[in-house]
Amino acid sequence: MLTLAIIKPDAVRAGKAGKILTHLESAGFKIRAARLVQLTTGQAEAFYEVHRERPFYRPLVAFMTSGPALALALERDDAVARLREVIGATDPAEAKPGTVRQLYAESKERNAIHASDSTDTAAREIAFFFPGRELHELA
Ligand code: 3AN
Repeated sequence: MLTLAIIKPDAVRAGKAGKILTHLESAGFKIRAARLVQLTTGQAEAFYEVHRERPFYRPLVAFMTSGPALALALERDDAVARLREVIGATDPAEAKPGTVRQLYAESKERNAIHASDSTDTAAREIAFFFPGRELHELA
């Protein structure tokens, strides 16, 4: 099963992308597609459409367009639920020890990584970043 992760601009800017990738691979995820993206405002708005009415929507869109981010399609068994466990709670202050956000996130908004929250969302988000033929199957 596949899920979608984004190593967010705060983590890429701080040079933490490699450590986070190592963390994800050590947790059993295989990289099936990867793309360094500079999101436009329109793309970030579309990606976070579900949060449009929330007070953090505009700052979140501004943050997500503030620099390159690394989009990843990741595979492992039970990938969606497992990745949510591995990244930890939205607020790094509440994330369990050893989770990606506890280790690498700066704040609730600048929280280092995104992960799809359901299999339906994962399918939509993977298609958003990887339309077409970029997903690599196991040999
Ligand atoms: P998660 O990424 O843990 O699924 P969501 O989907 O509730 O969290 O929120 C999407 C993103 O919006 C979060 N990753 C975070 O960057 C930002 N966010 C969520 N809640 C807040 C908040 N209360 N204040 C600032 N940013 C927030």
